[in-house]
Amino acid sequence: MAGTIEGHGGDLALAALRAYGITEMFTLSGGHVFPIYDAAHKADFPIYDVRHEQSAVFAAEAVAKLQRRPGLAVLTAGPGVTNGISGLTSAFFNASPVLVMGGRAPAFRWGSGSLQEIDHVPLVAPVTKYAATVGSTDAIPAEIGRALTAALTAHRGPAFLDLPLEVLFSSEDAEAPAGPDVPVIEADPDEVARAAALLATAARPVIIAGSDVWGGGAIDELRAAAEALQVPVFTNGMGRGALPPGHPLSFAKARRPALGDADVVAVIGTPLDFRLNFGEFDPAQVVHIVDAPSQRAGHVRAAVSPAGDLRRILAALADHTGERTDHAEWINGLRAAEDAGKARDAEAMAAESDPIKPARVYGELRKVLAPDAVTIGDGGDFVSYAGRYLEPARPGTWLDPGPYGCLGTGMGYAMGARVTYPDRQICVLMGDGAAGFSLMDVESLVRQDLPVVIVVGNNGIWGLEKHPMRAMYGYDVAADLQPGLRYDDVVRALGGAGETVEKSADLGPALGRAFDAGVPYLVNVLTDPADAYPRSSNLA
Ligand SMILES: Cc1ncc(C[n+]2csc(CCOP(=O)(O)OP(=O)(O)O)c2C)c(N)n1
Ligand SMILES: [Mg+2]
Repeated sequence: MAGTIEGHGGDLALAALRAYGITEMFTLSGGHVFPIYDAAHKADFPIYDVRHEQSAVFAAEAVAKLQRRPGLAVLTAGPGVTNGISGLTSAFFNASPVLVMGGRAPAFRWGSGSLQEIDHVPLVAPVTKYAATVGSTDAIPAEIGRALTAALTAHRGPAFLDLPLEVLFSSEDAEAPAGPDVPVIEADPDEVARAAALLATAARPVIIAGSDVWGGGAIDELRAAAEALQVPVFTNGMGRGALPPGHPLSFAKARRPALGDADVVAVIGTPLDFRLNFGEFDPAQVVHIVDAPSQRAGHVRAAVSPAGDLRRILAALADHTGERTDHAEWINGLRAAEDAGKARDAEAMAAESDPIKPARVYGELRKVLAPDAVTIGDGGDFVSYAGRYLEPARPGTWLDPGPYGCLGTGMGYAMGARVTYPDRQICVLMGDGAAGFSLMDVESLVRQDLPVVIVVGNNGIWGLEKHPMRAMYGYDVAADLQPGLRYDDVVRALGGAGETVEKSADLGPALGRAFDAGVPYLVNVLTDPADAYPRSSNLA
């Protein structure tokens, strides 16, 4: 503990939040949380406000994902908190250390029917690592410490606290928390050694690295392990860009032959979920390396599953000294498949079609994106194409919604990314359907001088639902949107700028204008509604 602090509940909260490295809040106003604003205002602590609470939580999540430290959303009691639940759930699936602080109707008259009176804790408990009501003003700093320690301890995730009105508005002295003291989980060294030996002696090993490798600060160790054991690396989620695209062990396109022919597949820092065929890599043996025992897959019999600090586990893999098999031939074969896949992609990305194919949008975007640009995907098919055609050059630059698959992250993630990186390109790739969830928050971006580029793949449909429904039933319902809608005019009305593009030759100049604009700028690209992303499964 670092001495005594005094003030109202908001002052006590702010002191604790700062001790944990939090440097801004995302919020939408409500009287229940005024003391937190008062503390921030007096301390010149940045307050970013939004037009829907989901954007506040998504913005906090973007900060947490990009900076690997807690992100904060402050939501008013009742509907403020319930509007934030999809954001909390996304953070739970993504292991993002988000803290949501909610207002709460007064405790002293609980049950009498106060405005916005509801017990939030049971609503959010299943999607948080820690959820509690703060019982007294002097307990605020210690409760924030507990919540943030839970959020930061692997397997990371969101935490929730609500503060009854009188707890937040009263003044007290309290002990200031010293800041994070996050326990480190040590994996079983025998299991780590077995994992290393399996990879080293396999004939055709593959690594798939995901978000927890980034979140656990283990990117360098991943690279060292892959290089030491000479294993090709594929990535997903925040793991994308872990190895730079030109690295001899970095692969993306050769996934099918790699997983089809591998004899050992090591999945590191990501669950064996639908994105990885539920971990079914028969006949390959599966090594599942996770950051906490809770993350071991219950539905897959792994050959070995070390659980603990990923940085230490991967450093130990890199130091493996036992017997090894030469993987050069395996790597060369995959490189040929990778190059062939890249050539196919390059052709698609250059397509001179009318109407525009989504692939071409990414072909043009790749020419203007800087290596440190942050790209954000919010949509259906249009974002599946982004995942396929954009190659993040650096880790921690690609934000997708993660396995919860929640549409509507776009403007919130953009706000968190812009606040994190005032000088980088921030580019949101949105389906026209997805745009409906958060486009009003362009107003928040304009008003708070947070320019970003939004590229809408406007096919006039909920494409990822319309095409599968037609394939299953021969017809579709509830899958159409207005064709050619001027989403750029919406942004212009909100104080930003933009334009509509109908010809592929006009894409490049439009994107150039967008990145130079200095205000939120929407490039509304009319894309081919007949184009469907090729999928092995038709269910989204
Ligand atoms: C909050 C939420 N509602 C509904 C869905 C189901 N869903 C997944 S993709 C999709 C279609 C997205 O359409 P659009 O953003 O226009 O992208 P497109 O597929 O047309 O490129 C829908 C409705 C979801 N994932 N999340
Ligand atoms: Mg669409």
